Amino acid sequence: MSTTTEQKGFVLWFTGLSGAGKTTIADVVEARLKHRGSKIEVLDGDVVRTHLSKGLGFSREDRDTNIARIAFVANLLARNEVPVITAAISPYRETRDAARDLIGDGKFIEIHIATPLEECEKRDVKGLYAKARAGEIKEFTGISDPYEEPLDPEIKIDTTDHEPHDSADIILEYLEVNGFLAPAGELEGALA
Ligand code: ADX
Repeated sequence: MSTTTEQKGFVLWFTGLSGAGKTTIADVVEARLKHRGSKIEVLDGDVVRTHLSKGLGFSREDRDTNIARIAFVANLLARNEVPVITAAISPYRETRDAARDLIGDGKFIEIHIATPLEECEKRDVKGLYAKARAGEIKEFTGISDPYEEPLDPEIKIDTTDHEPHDSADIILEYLEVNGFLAPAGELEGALA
C-alpha cells in the first residue's frame, strides 16, 4: 500500500551565477516543503564557505573541492531520505556531473537558475560585480572566470520574468509530477 507520508531523498542542485537568485528561491522552496510536512536541508555556498569549506578560495581547484564536499554531504543526507537543496555557483560541468554520479541520476535534479549576467550585474546585491569590474576581485564568475551552463538540466528558470514564488511553483510541480512529493491536498484528503 502506498503511503502519502513516505519520504524520498532527492537533491535539488541549484547552479547559476552569483546574484542569480539561488539562495532566494532555495529559501522559498525550503519553506514550502516544510509547510508540506517534508524534511529538507539546505547547503548554501555562502554558508558552507563559513564552515565546511572555510579557507577555500575561488581557483578551479578550490571550487571543485568546495563542490565535492557539498556533494558528499548532500549524498549522505539524500540516501537517508532527507531531501537537500544545494545552492552554490558550481560553475564547472564536469564537477556537477561528478556530483550527479555520486548522488545517482534518479535523485539528482539539476536546476539552472539562468538569470543572465546583465541582470545579475544590474542587481549587484552584494556589490561584488562592481568590484570585479574594477579588478578588485580576481577570478569572479561571469566576469573573469568561467561559468559552464548545464546542457540538459532537469529544470531551467530565468528569474528575470519569474518571482521567487513562481520559481518555487515550477520546482514543486516537478517534484509532484515525478513522484518525489505527494500532490498538495492528498495528505489532507487521506486523513479526512
Ligand atoms: S563555487 O564556485 O565554489 O560554487 P560558491 O557558491 O561556494 O562558489 O560561492 C560563491 C559566492 O562567493 C558568491 O555568491 C559571492 O558572494 C562570493 N564570491 C567571492 N568571490 C567570488 C568569486 N571570485 N567568484 C564568485 N563568487 C565569489
